[in-house]
Amino acid sequence: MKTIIFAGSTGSGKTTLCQWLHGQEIAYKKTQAVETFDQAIDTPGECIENRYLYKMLLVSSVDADVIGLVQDCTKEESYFPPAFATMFAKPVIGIVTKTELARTDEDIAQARAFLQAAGAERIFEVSTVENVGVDALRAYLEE
Ligand SMILES: Nc1nc2c(ncn2[C@@H]2O[C@H](COP(=O)(O)OP(=O)(O)OP(=O)(O)O)[C@@H](O)[C@H]2O)c(=O)[nH]1
Ligand SMILES: [Mg+2]
Repeated sequence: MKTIIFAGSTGSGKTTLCQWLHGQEIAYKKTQAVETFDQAIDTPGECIENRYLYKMLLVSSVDADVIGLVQDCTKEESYFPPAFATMFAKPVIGIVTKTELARTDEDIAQARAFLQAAGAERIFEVSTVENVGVDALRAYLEE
């Protein structure tokens, strides 16, 4: 199974994805530092919200096989700069989260566009809360 490092803004759903991947109870807790799970590395949203913390992401990504850029589809903005994926010499995928909260298909299309511009090579759409789309992500990680 691939180890994935999640990067994305505060509240985008990275920790929830880690908990789901590891069969843990979903419990909200603000991530304050980089946290290592068996198959995942969780990072605080601040790593992507402050450019000077990109280095923390880069260093932490050394232990991962793939980078997962996490974009909340209910947010109208994205912190991922264009071609952000080129910073990592590893595969980069995109994960659109909270899809059950999308008001229109346009919300999802916008989130996908942010991730595409960032350079994600594959994009998954998930709702961790409603258990939709997450199996495709798991299957990819198990490939
Ligand atoms: N409705 C809905 N809420 C979700 C989903 N995934 C996560 N959440 C909620 O979004 C909130 C933030 O989720 P986290 O996983 O803690 O976010 P994070 O990306 O780890 O945030 P930081 O640790 O602050 O960087 C929590 O209250 C979650 O329950 C989802 O698919 N649908
Ligand atoms: Mg977190």
